[in-house]
Amino acid sequence: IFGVGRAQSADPSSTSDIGTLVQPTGAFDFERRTVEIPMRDGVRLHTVLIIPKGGRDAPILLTRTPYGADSRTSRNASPRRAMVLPRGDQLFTDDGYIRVYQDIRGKYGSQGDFKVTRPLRGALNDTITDESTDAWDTIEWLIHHVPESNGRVGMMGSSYDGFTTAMALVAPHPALKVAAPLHPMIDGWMGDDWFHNGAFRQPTLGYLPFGTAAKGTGPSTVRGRWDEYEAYLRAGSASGWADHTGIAQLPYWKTLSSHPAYDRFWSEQALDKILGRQPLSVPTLWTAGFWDQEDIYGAIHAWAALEQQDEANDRNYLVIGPWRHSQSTGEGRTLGPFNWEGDTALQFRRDILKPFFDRYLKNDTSAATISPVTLYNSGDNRWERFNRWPLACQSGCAAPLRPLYLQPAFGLSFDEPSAKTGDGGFDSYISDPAKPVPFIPRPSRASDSDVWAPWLVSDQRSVADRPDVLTYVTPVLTEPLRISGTPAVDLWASTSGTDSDWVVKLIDVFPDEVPDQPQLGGYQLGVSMEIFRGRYRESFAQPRPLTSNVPLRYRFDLPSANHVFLPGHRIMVQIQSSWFPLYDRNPQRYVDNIFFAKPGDFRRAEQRVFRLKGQASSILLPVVADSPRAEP
Ligand code: PG9
Repeated sequence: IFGVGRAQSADPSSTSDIGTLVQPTGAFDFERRTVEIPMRDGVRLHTVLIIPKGGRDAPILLTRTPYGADSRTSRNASPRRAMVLPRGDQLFTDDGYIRVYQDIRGKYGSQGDFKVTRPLRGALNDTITDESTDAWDTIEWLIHHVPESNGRVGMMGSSYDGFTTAMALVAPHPALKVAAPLHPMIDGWMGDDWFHNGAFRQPTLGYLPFGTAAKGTGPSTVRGRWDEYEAYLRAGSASGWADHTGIAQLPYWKTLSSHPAYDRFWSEQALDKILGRQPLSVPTLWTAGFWDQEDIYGAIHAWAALEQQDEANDRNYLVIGPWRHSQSTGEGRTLGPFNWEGDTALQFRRDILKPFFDRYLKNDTSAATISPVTLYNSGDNRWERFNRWPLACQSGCAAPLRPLYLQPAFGLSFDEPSAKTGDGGFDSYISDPAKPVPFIPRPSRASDSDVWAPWLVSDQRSVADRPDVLTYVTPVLTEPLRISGTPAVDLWASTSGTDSDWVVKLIDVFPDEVPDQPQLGGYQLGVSMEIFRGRYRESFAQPRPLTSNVPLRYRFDLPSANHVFLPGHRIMVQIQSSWFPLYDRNPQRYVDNIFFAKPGDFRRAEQRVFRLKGQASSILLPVVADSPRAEP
């Protein structure tokens, strides 16, 4: 009310230099239409439509976002839609698609309350709406109010927008014909943003000021120290950090810190489990990155949960590229020091994503056949296509997993170790919470996106020689060793404490000299790395103290991989008990809620990792005998 009155004042005595500007749109190749779409409870959601001029019979591509529909449609001030929209949209909008971005409930221009990854209506949400009904109501409105459209809608989005895309698949609107959840958040406790196997990911807290301290864009976290390793260490625990930064005032902190275990709050909103229980009617392309530093878990597990329903193998699709988080939407030529074969993200959008959407939104079946599974091979540097995947697994695959055993003298081989090793059959280290193992070299600057985005490919040599990291390695390979599936950890270990974290890393060690790229000489590339919080050994829902000084068996999956360890390379496994400050420190003395561990709870512990018959620690590798040829 205020601004409009002043700018348009008819008062001839007004001397204000503030006037009204209606931009000339004659040269524009699109019309921007802004609408407030009513939901079933009367709440209106702010929605921006970018409609190609002269368009008709056009498909609609919808993204529902907490990150600002206005800014997502204003990349540049330009009369060309390819300039105003994100780069990842260009192939669609060049081809006449109507592009729609909507602010989800409670964010930016939309009415209503915002809830972080709002669960479905039911035990965790007693309202009459959720992201599934909001998607339904939006699609219903769009197909009846946009005369330029052909009445067919596709949804796509990355990360949080991937979550809203996946939510739309629950009881979907019949006009939703195709979906692509890219790098989606699916299970925040098991392996996406908030925890991995129960270990808490502290930098994710930075989302709370930014995303929940304002309806629009909130502030950045004020840290007060350049080296975040030092900053988090001084804070003590995640709650110490939340207090220090003020984050503890925000509502979702209370939610998070009162659900440290995989209780019903987490398990009942795990979208892979929810989607796996209902029919998959919408053809869906799940997209992931092998080095996704935020949501490495979601897409693959949602795809796997839906596979059993896709008997005809024509509804449920998977693409995994050599990407960091959300890289499929941008440029995919490199990650850290690694160069791929061309722009892999553009190849994905041009050869897979766009033809996939055309098939269902434009009935264009002329496009190239899209394989059910398309994976980048990060050793051979090429795309590969599969009808079924994984190629090797625990049971039900063409090949079983093959254990690669820890050996005496820090060796690694496929030979089962003997019962007597003459050296006690274990290796040990002291894990000291006062000196946790850094996940990236100090000064630790995860708040810098240039550091954070590629960190999963950073050189693991930076910690390989620490006394609290066990490093096992094979001899130099003379043959390629190809893996395609989900490696698993079978770890026998003891701790002198009553709780412990175990971090296991499968690493490709490059030859001593790499003529093409000398800086890769001896590089230790993490192919698949994961953490497991020991208290959840028997149950994710019911944590229990560990029995001190007794070898216990820990079994957990590492992230999926499609990789060839080339001749001249070596395979390495590193084991450690902290990964800081990415993960909060385990006190190593059992406390009820690690979020609130006190300084006196943190204890040094002697850790032993066993490697003898009967207690043979190994990494189970999805080894594939021969490499299928790349298809064009
Ligand atoms: N993965 C992001 C996220 C992190 C934490 C909370 C919510 C979202 C994202 O990029 O959307």
